[in-house]
Amino acid sequence: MIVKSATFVKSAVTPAHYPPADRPEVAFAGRSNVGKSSLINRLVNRRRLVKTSSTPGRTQLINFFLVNQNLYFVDLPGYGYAKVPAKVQRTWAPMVEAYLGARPTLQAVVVIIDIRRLPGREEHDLLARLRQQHVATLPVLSKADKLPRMHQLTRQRTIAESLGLAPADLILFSAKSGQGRRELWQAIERRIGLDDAPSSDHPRRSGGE
Ligand SMILES: Nc1nc2c(ncn2[C@@H]2O[C@H](COP(=O)(O)OP(=O)(O)OP(=O)(O)O)[C@@H](O)[C@H]2O)c(=O)[nH]1
Ligand SMILES: [Mg+2]
Repeated sequence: MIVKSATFVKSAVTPAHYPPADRPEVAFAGRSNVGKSSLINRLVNRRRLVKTSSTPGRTQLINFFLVNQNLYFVDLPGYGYAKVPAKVQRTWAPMVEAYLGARPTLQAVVVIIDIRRLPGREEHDLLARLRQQHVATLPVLSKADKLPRMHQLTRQRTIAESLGLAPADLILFSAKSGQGRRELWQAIERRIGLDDAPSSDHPRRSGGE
């Protein structure tokens, strides 16, 4: 995918605030601090389109981005970070549940798991929830640059086993080095059946939580 434009559209809490469901949409979900926002920035090759932070719990709203005028990327708030105030944590599940139920145009959810962690209950629950709803999932192992290549492959096998998937189903990704970017784009394009988008030169805008 050649990314010609990527712009922040809006932040939302409830479906009433979402942009119209008029384009294919891909959402990004995962534990707090797993690298969701950094992954989106790397995919669109904009360093600061989405705000990232070393403090977990940075993204607390549902943020919509428009890519090449023909595809929405949706950065979902992260789950499972204990230090996020309880009130915020309690809103996560309903917010994401409502989102998943409200987007007929949702084509795939990129489920991001830190390569150094074993998937926990949240990951299993999320994957089961998406499967039940017949939403395609694209599992990605983030922060691959933290491990040497041999160790990456071992982790890929171990995590795949814990999820009941084949190792090749898990894309090794690094927002830092760009590893896996092309592979993830190809997987997204296969899901949404998009070819390279027509050119458009809209100005970039930073945004989101
Ligand atoms: N080494 C390395 N660090 C990464 C990578 N991706 C993200 N990080 C770092 O991990 C931290 C969290 O990244 P974010 O992209 O903000 O994570 P997030 O999942 O959006 O976090 P929340 O919005 O808080 O849920 C930041 O300090 C990033 O620089 C990666 O591929 N490699
Ligand atoms: Mg984020």
